[in-house]
Amino acid sequence: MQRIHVIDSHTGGEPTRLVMKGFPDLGSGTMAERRTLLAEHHDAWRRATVLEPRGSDVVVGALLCAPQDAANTAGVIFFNNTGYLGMCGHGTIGLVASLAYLERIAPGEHRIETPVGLVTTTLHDDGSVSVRNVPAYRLHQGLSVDVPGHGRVVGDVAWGGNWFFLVSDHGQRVASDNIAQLTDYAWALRQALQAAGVRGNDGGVIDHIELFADDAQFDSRNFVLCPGRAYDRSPCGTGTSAKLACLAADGRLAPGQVWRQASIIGSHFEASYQSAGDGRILPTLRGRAHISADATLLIEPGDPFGWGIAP
Ligand code: PYC
Repeated sequence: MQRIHVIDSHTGGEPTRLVMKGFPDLGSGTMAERRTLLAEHHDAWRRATVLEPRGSDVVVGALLCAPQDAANTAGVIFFNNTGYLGMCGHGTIGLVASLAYLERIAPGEHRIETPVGLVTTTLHDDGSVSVRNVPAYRLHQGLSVDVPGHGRVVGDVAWGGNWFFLVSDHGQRVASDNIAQLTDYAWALRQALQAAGVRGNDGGVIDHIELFADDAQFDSRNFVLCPGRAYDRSPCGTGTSAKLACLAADGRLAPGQVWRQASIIGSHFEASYQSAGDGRILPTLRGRAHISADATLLIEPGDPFGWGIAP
């Protein structure tokens, strides 16, 4: 029997499954190197942890790693139903809340190594968590793409720890009773970007689509479609970072000014940024995670679906 110790949490409704123990040893390289090892040699562990029958399309996995630099609190590798992420804002909030639940950390600052760089988190006395993300920036402004069935769609391409296509002028109703339609639209948009060869400047796939609408209570409401066609229940930390990069580039948000980003289900993050020079910003988002399970996943020998139901 294989055993994987996990702590489950959700951040604004979006689940994070933190793997504490049970995955193969990935050595002591950078988080990017360990992510490559995991993806190329041990991907079955990702599938067993987040796919059905134990997980679902929505679950984001986070493998807790020993940091390379002992001055940092931890390292982490994020993954989902389809592969691996660069950074994950809601997942980092979940990770910090889970370490606090286990009494491994106290309120204060904790640096976390990720495959795309170091992030600095603060566990606040009220249990909320701030994440100062990796630098974010807008790569393309007003890029248009022809989307079959929907015509020309114009949006921005921005990096927030993952690649995003951000669209405000989409003609869609961004509401929680319209998720099937939003999913189909965003998926068509993602495929059109791929067909048109639009990529990040590191060659990365633009695999997150973010649609915006005005909100009565917050500065904006979003719908974020993740790489495996699940939508983010949280406002998406890396997506909010990408949004701030666009707002900063447009001169619509000043450094230090607070942006309150709501998700499609009404949860929200508070976010602000500092300038990092060269058109880049350092975004900080603040949110709250709640613990939902402290469990051991079991993989029984001979279980035909023990390593996950392949999509
Ligand atoms: O919060 O950055 C985030 C995120 C990425 C994918 C799902 N959530």
